[in-house]
This record gives sequence, C-alpha cells and structure tokens, in this order.
Amino acid sequence: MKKTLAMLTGLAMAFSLTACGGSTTAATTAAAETTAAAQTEAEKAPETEAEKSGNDKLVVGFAQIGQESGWRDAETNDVQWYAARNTDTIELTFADAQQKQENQIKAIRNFIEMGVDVIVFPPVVETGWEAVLTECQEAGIPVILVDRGIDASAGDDLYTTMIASDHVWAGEQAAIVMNDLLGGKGKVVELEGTVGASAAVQRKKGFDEYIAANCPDIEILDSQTGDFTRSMGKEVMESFLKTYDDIDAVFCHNDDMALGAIEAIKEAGKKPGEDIKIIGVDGVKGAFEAILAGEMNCTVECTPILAEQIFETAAKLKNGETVDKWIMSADGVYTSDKVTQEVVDGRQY
Ligand code: GZL
Repeated sequence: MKKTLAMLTGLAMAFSLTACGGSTTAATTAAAETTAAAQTEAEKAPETEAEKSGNDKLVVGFAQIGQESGWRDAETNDVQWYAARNTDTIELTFADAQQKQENQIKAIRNFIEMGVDVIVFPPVVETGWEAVLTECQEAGIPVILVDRGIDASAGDDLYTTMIASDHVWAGEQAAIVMNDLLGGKGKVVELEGTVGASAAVQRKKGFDEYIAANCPDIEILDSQTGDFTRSMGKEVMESFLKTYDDIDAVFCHNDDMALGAIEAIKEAGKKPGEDIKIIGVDGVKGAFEAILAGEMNCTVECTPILAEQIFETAAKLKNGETVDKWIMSADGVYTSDKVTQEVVDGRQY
C-alpha cells in the first residue's frame, strides 16, 4: 500500500502539474480532488507482504532452482534454517522451480505482486532474464543473485548484487590439480553442468583454457553435460567408457556427477581414483568420503552456506545501503593429502 500510495500521489501531482493550463483556482481544486481520490483509493489497496508483516520484518522472496544436487539441498537447508531461526525479523517466501526457468520467472512475478522487500534467486541459466528483472526494477525491488550469474551482455544494472563463488577460478584449480595428478600427460574427459548455467560455462572456461595454455600433453577427449545430477553423470561416464579405452582422468563440474562417475567406473571393472583420476567441484560430504576412501582425488569447494550473507545483504538493501556488485565466497581446494576423517567429520554440508 505504501508503494501504491506513493504512486497514486505521484500521479495526482503529475495531473495537477499538467492541469495548470486552466485557471489557477480550477486547477488547484481539480488537483486537490484527485489527490483525495488517490488517497481514498490507496486506503483500499491490498497491503503488501511487507506492510502485512508490520513493515519492520525483512520480507524476502527466494526462487530456488530445484533439488538437482546435494549442494543445492545444502543451500536450501541453510536458507530455510536461517529464516526459521530469525522469524522475529525475517519473513521468507520460498519457491522451488523444479529446474525450470519459467517457474523461476513465475515465482519472481509472484514476489513482485506480493510486494516483498528483496528478491533472491540463482538463475538456472545465464540468459532470458531481461524482462522479469526489468519488472523488478520498475517495482523498486532489489534483486540478489546467488551462486550463479546472468549473461553480462544483459547489462549488470538488472540486478543489485551477486553472492557467489568464482567459478572460473574453480575450473582453473581443477586443471592445476589435474596436471599434477597426471604428471603433465594424459587423456581426460569432462562432465559438464547444466547447459547454459554460469557455473558450468565458467568452470569449463577455467579448466579448458588452463589446460590449453599450460598442458600440451594433456588431451581433452570429450566433454558432455551431465546436468549437475548424479544419475546423468553416471550415464555419460558409462558412454565415455564405452567409447574410449584410454581415459586417464575425468573433470566433473560438480561432486554429484563425480559420485555418479565413480559408480560407472567401478561397474566397468576399473578403480576410481587410481585407474581413472577424479576431480569434482562443490565440496559436499560425499566427495570428502570418496576421497578418504581413495576413490576420488580432489574436490574444489564452492560453499552453499550463504544464508547469513544473503539476509544481511538483503537487510542492507532494504535500508537503502549500497553493497558490492559481487560478494565473492572464499573457497578451498581439497586434495587427498588434505582430507582426514577429522576434516570429513567437521564438514558443515
Ligand atoms: C554452484 C551451483 C551449482 C553446483 C551444483 O554455485 O550453481 O549448482 O555446483 C548445483 O551442484 O547444481
């Protein structure tokens, strides 16, 4: 209602300015009547979520991608637990888009209708957001991107900030470890994440460009999407193993696909982590357990524990503060020598 009243009053003011052409008295009377009508109208306007919640709570709309990986579930749990522990100051409306961009867009439009204070979402793919993000702008609702970004050509004024890891860095780190594991020579296959997702595009860029520039004797035999899921990661690795009999290593854009690849390698009668080296990204507990068991060689962390940063940043935006365009997570690289039972037991996700 707050926003509606402002808009209607603005209209009334605009009207009074354009009505100045007639006699002053008539224009003033008309403007006064219009403002009064606008204010009456505004009294009838439905309250936004922000106003329903008494205005002092931070009302956040979160349009989650889905449940494609253990990493995604860890992010969802962290966000929901944080909001549940802070119900006195936070009101969270959460939507699960089941991996579909159109569902994320629908959820964002609902959040605009509700008049939330801040909209938060991980864009499932980099493109196709201009229209809905322009609607957020027009509604005066700041947008926080989490864990994935949008295509820079769409202009970075379409969102307020991004809270995410550096996915190019993760790809580069995986290539550095790969080069070390293979002693600078070998044949590699690549399991890519969701087609068009910034995390996949950028991890591939980091890995492939480092290998091309620094590892003349490492060949990338093939690269296909496993859509960030364990089942598709296993399926694609099975097809790689049928096609190539000389695979020395696999780079997986996330740990769930690495765990699927391990299953496929075992079923092919080979030893994962030994016959075929395996590197993943995310740092989920399953990867640490596989590394401890000698079935995987490295995971490059990409923390999903972002809730505190998300809600603290959202509160700043509600208060009109400015924040950095990219709030980058700090992540580690976990090779076998760094993974002990104590490290595994201490993992937060
Ligand atoms: C990374 C995130 C990716 C994870 C996957 O920030 O977008 O999506 O690496 C998840 O596990 O599906």
